[in-house]
Amino acid sequence: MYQEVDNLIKQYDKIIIHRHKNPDMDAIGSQMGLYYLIKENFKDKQVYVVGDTNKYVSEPLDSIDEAVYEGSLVIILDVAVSHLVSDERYKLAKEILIIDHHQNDCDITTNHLYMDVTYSACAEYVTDIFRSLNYQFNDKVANYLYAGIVTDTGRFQWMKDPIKLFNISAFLVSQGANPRDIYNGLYVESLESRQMKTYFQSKYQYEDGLGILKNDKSIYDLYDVDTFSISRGMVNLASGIEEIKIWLSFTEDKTSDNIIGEFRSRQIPIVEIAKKYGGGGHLNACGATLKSWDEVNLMIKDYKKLLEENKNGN
Ligand SMILES: [Mn+2]
Repeated sequence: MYQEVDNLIKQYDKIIIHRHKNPDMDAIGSQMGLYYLIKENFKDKQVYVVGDTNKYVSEPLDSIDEAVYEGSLVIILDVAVSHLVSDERYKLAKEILIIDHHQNDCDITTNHLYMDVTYSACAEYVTDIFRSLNYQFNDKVANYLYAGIVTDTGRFQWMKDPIKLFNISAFLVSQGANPRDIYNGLYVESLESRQMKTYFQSKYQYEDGLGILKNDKSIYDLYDVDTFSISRGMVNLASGIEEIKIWLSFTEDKTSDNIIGEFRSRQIPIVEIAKKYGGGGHLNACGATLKSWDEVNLMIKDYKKLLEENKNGN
């Protein structure tokens, strides 16, 4: 079924692995996992990993010249939309292979597109392809791919096909993935970080089924962090509380007069109100940029009304 993938990899001496911008652990786990997988099976191939970096990137990536792309195979992982690919030089490759599990339409020209939304993580898809091709795995490969699965499924909460996913995850453990070490690496945080969360946790206000967190600019005197670390990083401190159906965080931007809003709910669709204020996102997870605290208070009123209309919701 995946013989074409094997043929492509065998055919090229130079392989460059890309993934999406601002990578999450699924993008990095797939990219680095596949890098070590190809190296394990073909010692003499030149394999490169490229892209932007953030906290998930724990090993140095390659900076390569355009010339390297000449006659190369590029593999793009966890994305199939051109403007989201990190490092647009992928276009210089001789051939492109894409492996992705998102629902978007692919706008990259290629004869080798593997897109399957029944996979919960790209790392799961990569594992399945190369397991079926009988590639040799090792500890490092298995740990990277397992980390991609753990994070994209929110620790096995959001699974498209649980039987397939557990089967593939079990295979990775049999190949040397160590779940405890991976969990420690992903979820153990510094005391300072935990104490900061405790502060914001206690700052959340709860009224009529709503959780509300408001931060003005004075917050940056207390904590030396960027706006998103608070707005996006702290919003879910109010998740998982039975009585709280919708939770909202509003944080004054560090470098402008805007207020960044992040909104979440367990079940009630909340994105329409975000759109009304110029924002958007997913049904139960969205955001908007607001102009003033008056506007924030109007928005809170709208969400209270929505809750009133959904009295029996969760
Ligand atoms: Mn993914």
